Amino acid sequence: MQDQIATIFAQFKTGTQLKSFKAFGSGHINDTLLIESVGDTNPDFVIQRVNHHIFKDVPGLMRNIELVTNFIRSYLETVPGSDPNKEVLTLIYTQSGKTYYQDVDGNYWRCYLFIPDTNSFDKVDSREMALEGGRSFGKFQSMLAGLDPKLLTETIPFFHDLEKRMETFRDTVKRDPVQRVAKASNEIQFVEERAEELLQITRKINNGLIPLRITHNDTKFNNILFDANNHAQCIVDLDTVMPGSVLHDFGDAIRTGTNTGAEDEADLSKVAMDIDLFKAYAEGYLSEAHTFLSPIEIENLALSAKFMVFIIGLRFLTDYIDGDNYFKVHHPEHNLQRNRAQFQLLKSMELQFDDMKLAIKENLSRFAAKCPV
Ligand code: ADP
Ligand code: GN1
Ligand code: MG
Repeated sequence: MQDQIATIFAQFKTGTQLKSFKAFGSGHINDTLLIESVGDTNPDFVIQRVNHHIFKDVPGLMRNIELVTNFIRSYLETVPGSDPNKEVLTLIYTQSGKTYYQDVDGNYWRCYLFIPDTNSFDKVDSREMALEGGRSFGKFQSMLAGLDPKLLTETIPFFHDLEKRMETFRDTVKRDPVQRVAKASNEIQFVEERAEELLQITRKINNGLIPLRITHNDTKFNNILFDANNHAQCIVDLDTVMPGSVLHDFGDAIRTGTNTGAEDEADLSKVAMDIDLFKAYAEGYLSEAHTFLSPIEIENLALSAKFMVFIIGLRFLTDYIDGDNYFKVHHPEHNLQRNRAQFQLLKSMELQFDDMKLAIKENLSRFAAKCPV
C-alpha cells in the first residue's frame, strides 16, 4: 500500500517524496490521505481519490476547482496581510502539468498543499465558532460573486433538486430492491407529509425566481479549516462548487453546525437544533452576505435550513432502501440511522421555526441599518 501511494504521490510536482501517510477526514464519498513528506522543511500534502462513480466528469470537476481556487487566490493577493497559501486550497499539478492523475485502474487522484496547524469540526460547541463559520461561507460566496457561473460545469446534475430527489425516492420505494421498505414505513410517511412545503424552494429556483450564483453546495461545517485561534481560515471540499442557490449553502451549514448531536446520532434524545448557534451563524453569514442577497433569498433562509435537513435525510433514506449504493456506510442500518437523526433534527426545527425567522429578520435589520443607502 505504501508503495502504491508513493507511486501516486510521485506523479505530482511536489519537489519531495513520501515519508508516511494516513487516512484523513470523515467524508462519505471520496478518500482523503494526509501525506507526510521527507525532511523537516518540506511541506506536507493531501491526496484524494475522487469518486468517479458519483462525479462522472472528473476533468470538468477539476477545471472548476482550478478556476475557483485561482480566482480566489487572485483576490486574496490584493488583500493586505492575507496569505493565499493558507486561505485557499493550492492545487499541485502533475509532472505533465495536469490537475489530476489517472492510475491504471481508472481512479482519479489529485493533490493539494496541506494547510498546517488547522482543525475542522464535525460538531460546533460555541457561538464564536458558529459566527466564524457563517462569516467564512458568506465571504466565500461574496468572493466568487465576480466569477461568471456559466464558466463552471455542473459536477452532479440536479444535486439539490427536490423534484428529482422525490422522483428517485418514490421510484426506489416502488422497486424496494432489498426489501427494506417495511422497516422504513414511518420515515416514508414522514417524507410524504412534508415534501410539498419544501418543494417550493426547488420550484422557485427552477422557474428563475431565486437566482443561481456560484455556491459551494456541500457546506458541512467540517469543510471549514479553523486556525489555532479558532478563526475560520480556509474552505475545503470544492467538488460541488458550481452554479446553485445560496439557500442550499446556508441550509446545509445550519444542518451540520447547529445540531446538538452527531449527523448519525443513534440516541435521538441528543438531537436538536441549538437556536443560539443558529442565531450566531445567521449573524456571521449576514454580516458578509447582506450586501448581495436579494429579498427572495433572505425570505427563504430559515426555510432553507429545514429544506437541507429534509433533502439530505431523504437521500440517506433513499440510499438505505436502495441497498447502500451511494454513501459509505459503517454498518448495515447506518443510512437509516442517519435518516432518523436528520428527521429528528427537522422536527426540532419545526418547533423553533418562528424563532429562526425572527433571528434572520433581526440580524438583517442590524446590518441594513449600518449600510449607507
Ligand atoms: P471529504 O470528501 O472526505 O469530506 P475533504 O476535502 O473535506 O474530503 O477533506 C477531509 C478533511 O481533510 C477536511 O475536513 C479537512 O479537515 C482536511 N483537509 C482537506 N484538505 C486539507 C488541506 N489542504 N489542508 C489541511 N487539511 C485538509
Ligand atoms: C456527502 O463527501 P461529504 O461527506 O462531504 C455528500 C453531501 C451530503 C453529505 C452528508 C457529493 O458529503 O451532499 O450532504 O455527504 N456529498 C455528495 O453528510 O453527495
Ligand atoms: Mg469534507
